[in-house]
Amino acid sequence: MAAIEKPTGPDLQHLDREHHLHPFTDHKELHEKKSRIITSADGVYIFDSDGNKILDGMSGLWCVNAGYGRDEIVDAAAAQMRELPYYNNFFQCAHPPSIELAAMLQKISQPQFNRVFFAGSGSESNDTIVRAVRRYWDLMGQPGRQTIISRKNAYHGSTVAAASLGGMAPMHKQGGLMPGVEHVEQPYWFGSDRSLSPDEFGIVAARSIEEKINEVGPDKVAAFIGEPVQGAGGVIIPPDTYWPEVQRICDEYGILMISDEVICGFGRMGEWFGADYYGTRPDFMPFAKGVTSGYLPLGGVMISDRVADVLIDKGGEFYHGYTYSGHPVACAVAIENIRILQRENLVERVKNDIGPYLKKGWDKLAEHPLVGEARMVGLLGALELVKTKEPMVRFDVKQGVGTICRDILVNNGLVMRAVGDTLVAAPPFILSYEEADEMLEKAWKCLDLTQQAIA
Ligand code: PXG
Repeated sequence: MAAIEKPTGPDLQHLDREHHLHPFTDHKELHEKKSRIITSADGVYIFDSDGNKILDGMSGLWCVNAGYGRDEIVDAAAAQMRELPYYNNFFQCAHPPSIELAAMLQKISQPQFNRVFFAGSGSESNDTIVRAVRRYWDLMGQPGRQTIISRKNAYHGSTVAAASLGGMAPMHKQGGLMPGVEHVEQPYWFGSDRSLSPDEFGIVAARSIEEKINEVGPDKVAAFIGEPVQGAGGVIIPPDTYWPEVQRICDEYGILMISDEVICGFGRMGEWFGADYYGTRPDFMPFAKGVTSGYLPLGGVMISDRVADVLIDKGGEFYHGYTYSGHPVACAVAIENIRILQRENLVERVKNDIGPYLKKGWDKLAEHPLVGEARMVGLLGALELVKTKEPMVRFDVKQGVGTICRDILVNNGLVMRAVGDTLVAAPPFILSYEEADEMLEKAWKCLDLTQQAIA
C-alpha cells in the first residue's frame, strides 16, 4: 500500500482553505490571500512553510513565555503520557500531577489562595467563575447578588459567559451577551480626551465602577472582573491610581474581585501575577496560557479562602467540572514549565533585566513621527500609531494603518499584533539583548515603511 504523503506548502494552503475554519477570521478575506503556515519554532523564532524565520514578538498568542524548543517540557509530557495519559479528577479520584500542580500554585500565589479548580482554557476558567460567584452568594443567603461588573473593551474569552464578561461589542452582537453583566469605563488614558492627568483619569475610571454599583444597587452586585493590564484590548496599562481605588471600592461594597491573569499571570509583568504587581487582593484569579507556556492547553481558577471555605463548608456538591479538569499531561507540562521559570529566574529577569532593557529601547520608539505613545510593563508593550503628534490626532481606524504596519512587520520578520491602530508586543521571557535589539530595529524600520506606504 502506498504511503500517504504528508502535505507540504501549497497543498497545505489549499487544504486549509477547503476544510478549516479559523478562530476570529473573515474567511472570504483570508481566501483572497493565503494562510501563513507555521511549521516549526525554536527559542523566540517561528519558521513558516515559505522558509521565513520570524521573531515571535507575541509569544504565540501571549503564551509561550518560556520560549519554544524546550526539551524538558517535551520529556515531561512524554513521561506522563507513558505513565498515565489520562485519568479524571471526578468521583473522589485525583492523580499526582494535578495534586502537585495545585500545591505549587498555592506556593506562588497570594496567601488567600489555597485552592485551585482546573479547566482547559481561559474561557472555561471564566465560565467556572460565573458559576462559583453565583453559588457563593446563594450560599451566603444573598441570591440577589447576580450582577458582575466588567469593563468595555475587556477580553475574558469566547464562550457565551466569557464573551459576555468581556466588553467587545462586536462579540456581543454575535449572540454573546448574557444578562447580569454591566460594562463600565476602561482605564485607557491615551484613548480619552487626555484633559485629565493620568492619575486623575485612573480615579475617574475606577469610580465608574462605584457609580455602576449604586445604579444597579449595592445588594445586587456580585463581583468585579478586570485584567490587571488589558491585553487583547490593546495592552492598556492603567494609571497607578486605578487598581488601589478599585480595591477600595470592592472592599467598601463587599463585592468579590476577579483578577483575570490569563495574560498577566506567570511572570508576564515581572511578578508571578498582575495582582502582585498592583498590590490587589483578589478573590479569584483565572489563568491559562503562560501556566504551560502554551505547550498544552490548561486553565484554572485560584479561589480565595473567603469563597472556597463557603463552597466547601456549606455547598455540598458543586455540579461543575470538565472532562479535562486537571488533565495529567497538561499538569505535568505546567509543573515543568513553572520549574523552568523558577530555575532560570525568568520572572525576575522580566522585572529587572530584559524587561527594563527592552523598555528603554521601546520608550525611544516614541520619538518616531508615527508613534503617539509607547508604553511597556514587564514584557507587555504597546505603540499607539498617530496621524500627527502635535496636536495628537489619531488615524481614522477605517484606514487600517495598524494592520498595514502589522503586515509590514511580519514580512520583515517580526510578529506584533494590531489592535486597531495600537501595535502590541509580548515576547518570550528568554529574549536575549541581541534579539531585543533586533525587535527594536525592525519595529523602527517598519514604522518608516508604514509611513511611506500610507503617504
Ligand atoms: N482572559 C484573558 C485576559 C485573555 O486574554 C482569555 C481570558 C480566554 O482564554 P482562552 O484560553 O479561552 O482563549 C484570554 C484569551 C488576541 C487574543 O488576539 C487574546 C486571547 C485569545 C485569543 C486571541 O489578543 N486571550
